[in-house]
Amino acid sequence: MIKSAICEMLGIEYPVFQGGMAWISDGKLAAAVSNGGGLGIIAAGNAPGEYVREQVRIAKGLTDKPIGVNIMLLSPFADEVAKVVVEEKVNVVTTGAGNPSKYIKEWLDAGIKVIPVVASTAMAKLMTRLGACALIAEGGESGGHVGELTTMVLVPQICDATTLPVIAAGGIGNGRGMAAAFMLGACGVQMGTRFLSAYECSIHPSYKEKILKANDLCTMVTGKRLGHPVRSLRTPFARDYFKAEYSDISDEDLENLGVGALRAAVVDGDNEKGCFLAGQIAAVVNKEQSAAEIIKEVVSEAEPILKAAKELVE
Ligand code: TUI
Repeated sequence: MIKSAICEMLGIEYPVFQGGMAWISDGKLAAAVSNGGGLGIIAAGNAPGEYVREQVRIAKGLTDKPIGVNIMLLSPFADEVAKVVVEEKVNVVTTGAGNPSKYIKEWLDAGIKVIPVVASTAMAKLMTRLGACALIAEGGESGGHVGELTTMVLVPQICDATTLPVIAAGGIGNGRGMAAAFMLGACGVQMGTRFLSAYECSIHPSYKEKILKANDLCTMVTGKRLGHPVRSLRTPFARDYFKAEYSDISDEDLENLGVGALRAAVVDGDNEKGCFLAGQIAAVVNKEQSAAEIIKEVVSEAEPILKAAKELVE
């Protein structure tokens, strides 16, 4: 049984978060993860506040366990989503892709536990000072918007920079990854890609199939030219976009190339036009399972590895 500070703090059974994946992490998936003993997180992505409200209500109709909402701070709707989480009394807010300082006091006053994704030690120190209850250190092995540093390098440095519990994310998809995260100083993990194969994850079947078939070299990073690097499967869209980045196309035209690509992947499973966000760990995702089975499997793989670690020391 793996228990850590984050379980007691949030009232969850296992120290496993499900990443807030834009267009993917809806109320149904989040509720399944929370019912499985982890923390289910609804992704606001670029959606309006009313979408988030609806998904929170769906989740609350399916579970009485804690639920989180991830706010993507580059979203034009971030301000309204920041209010919705207060009105709907969500238990936990995680943030990504920016600095959430201006919202933190209001969330804390509403009794919300605030857990920002940090991509640097400076941000970790700032968030600690402003009252975050834990931090997520997400390395660039993750799917979606990626920071500079790898999980291996980022997690221990964030742990040294804060007194708060740290959740490791990026490149974690099985018990080995979970055990390694604890060795780096984390007291929990967040997984996104692994949950793409959950029965309760409503992505297009061809997205799921791509994840199940993915190998170790199947992802690539695009978007560096516009300052928003994103990791996705190496599909025709990703290759074309990458080529366009290094052509003489204008920034505006490049930006337009990406419009609608997440929807095309998640909703339509469109191999040509879709941007299939996925982390480097996609290769270890080999079967469909329920969210609860995923959590139990990862935790039960990690336990003997962590127990055996003491045999390494005389
Ligand atoms: O946010 C993510 N992953 C995402 S967001 C997304 S949707 C998207 N849409 C348009 C453009 C880009 C993405 C898909 N995947 N992960 C959390 C994360 N946050 N990773 C890195 C960061 C981060 C980066 C900088 C957090 C804080 C930060 O601070 C910058 C600052 O202001 O100091």
